[in-house]
Amino acid sequence: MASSYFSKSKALIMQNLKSRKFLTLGFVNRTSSVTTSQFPPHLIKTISFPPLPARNYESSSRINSSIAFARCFASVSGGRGAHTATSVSDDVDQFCTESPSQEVDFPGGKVKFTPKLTFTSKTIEERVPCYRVLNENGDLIIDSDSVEISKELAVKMYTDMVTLQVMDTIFYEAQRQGRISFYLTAIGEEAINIASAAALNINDFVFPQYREAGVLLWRGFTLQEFANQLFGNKYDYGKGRQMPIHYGSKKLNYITVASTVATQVPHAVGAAYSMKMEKKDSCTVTYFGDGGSSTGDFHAALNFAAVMEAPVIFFCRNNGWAISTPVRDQFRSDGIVVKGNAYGVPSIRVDGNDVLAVYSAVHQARKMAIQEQTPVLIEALTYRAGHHSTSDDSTKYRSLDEIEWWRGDQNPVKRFRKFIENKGWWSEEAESEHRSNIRKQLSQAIQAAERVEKPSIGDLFSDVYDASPKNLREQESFLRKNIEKHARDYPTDVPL
Ligand SMILES: Cc1ncc(C[n+]2csc(CCOP(=O)(O)OP(=O)(O)O)c2C)c(N)n1
Ligand SMILES: [Mg+2]
Repeated sequence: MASSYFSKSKALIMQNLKSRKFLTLGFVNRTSSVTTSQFPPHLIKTISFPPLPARNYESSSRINSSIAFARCFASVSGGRGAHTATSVSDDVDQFCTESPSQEVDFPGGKVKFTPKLTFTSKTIEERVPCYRVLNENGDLIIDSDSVEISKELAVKMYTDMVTLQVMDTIFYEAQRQGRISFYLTAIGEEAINIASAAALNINDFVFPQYREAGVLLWRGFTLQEFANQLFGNKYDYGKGRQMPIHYGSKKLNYITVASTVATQVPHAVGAAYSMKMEKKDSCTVTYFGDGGSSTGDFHAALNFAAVMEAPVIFFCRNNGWAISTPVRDQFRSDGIVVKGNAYGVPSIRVDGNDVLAVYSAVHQARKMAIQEQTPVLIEALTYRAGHHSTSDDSTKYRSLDEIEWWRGDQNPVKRFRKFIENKGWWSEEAESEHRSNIRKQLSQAIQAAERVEKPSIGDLFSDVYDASPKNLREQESFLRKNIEKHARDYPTDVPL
């Protein structure tokens, strides 16, 4: 009798734990129910994306203690919920006589009572599924929900992905040759960059991290403008005051990249809130990595956006690594998507290496953000297929096999090429023509950027204060004297 009681209760508790898969399909609603009309995922096989939380289900000893307490509270269930009653109804509960009310309207909403002393599980049984439209062969997954795209859009997205790839390869080499001081690629994340940008409107303000140069490329930043920034010449909009890859463009509504991880996330919320107040037909989008989601700024931003109902898209590129720190050393939740849900933000997990999934998710998220005046969170699963930056050697902390696997069939550019080739929209000739054309343009852009003189010394001290304060004027004069005195120690291409 005791053992059958125990197994019955254990089964019920496990069932209870399982039923806590509160996220299943589509964008997760802010009330924890599921919006079934949106994006059912179509996973055809299991891919081990980097973030795999430890599967520590409740130990049997914890279950035992839950049961012991549950017995004491058994009769107070008042017959609510069949399983509570059946699991403990045979027991003697002489101390438990009063029935609690079914629920109370606490500040923040009604809450139901339970006589079960059960903590929420620290792990989940099933991870939130990942929305995907194209399989590895570039074939559309049957019945997938996706926004239809034209041939022109598909080809433009593909060619920009290739341009980004070629640009990354050549600028990376330029750094290795000592021509620029630093570089960082988006290799492996081309679909995230280009397809998300394609689904936005130019009036949507972008608050980037640093691995989204493709968004700027899509918006029309030229290869020459990229080169000018990387070489820090006088045409660089930041006047050489930022490290390479810290691009920004006022004209293209692309806020300048900040090195401090995730500081852009609350900024995007503030800007979105201002758009809301001005009743603009636009939203903001902020990109950040899994590492960015491990900062306090991310959490503050999410909560603020949820409460203020700001039209902002939080786009998390979960690429498995924050430099050498893998996601398992950053968090034990099921990635980032569940954090959106915890803050009451509709959220979705997408295959970041699938152009059509990224495009459709951002397209839908933008619509929701503007029409419903709500923040939306997208977690794109991907892999940082390059080193973190030119200052990093990732083979010191991860295997070559792992990198190669992600550069293979999972590669977003290869996958989308198969799709457009199967459609008859692309060919080998078009591919080599595009690649050689971009290489040529890049080589010209680099040579031109290298020849242009640097911004003047005076630019180091301008643009922060309306009227330059005394200490800054003193520093400038000290620097100028020093350059005069030790001219040989200073570059000759910096005008005084
Ligand atoms: C506030 C802050 N902390 C630490 C750093 C050092 N840092 C630079 S990049 C980076 C990793 C960020 O990883 P992630 O957000 O996942 O982006 P990814 O590089 O993977 O695209 C860290 C820790 C920083 N720049 N700013
Ligand atoms: Mg990362």
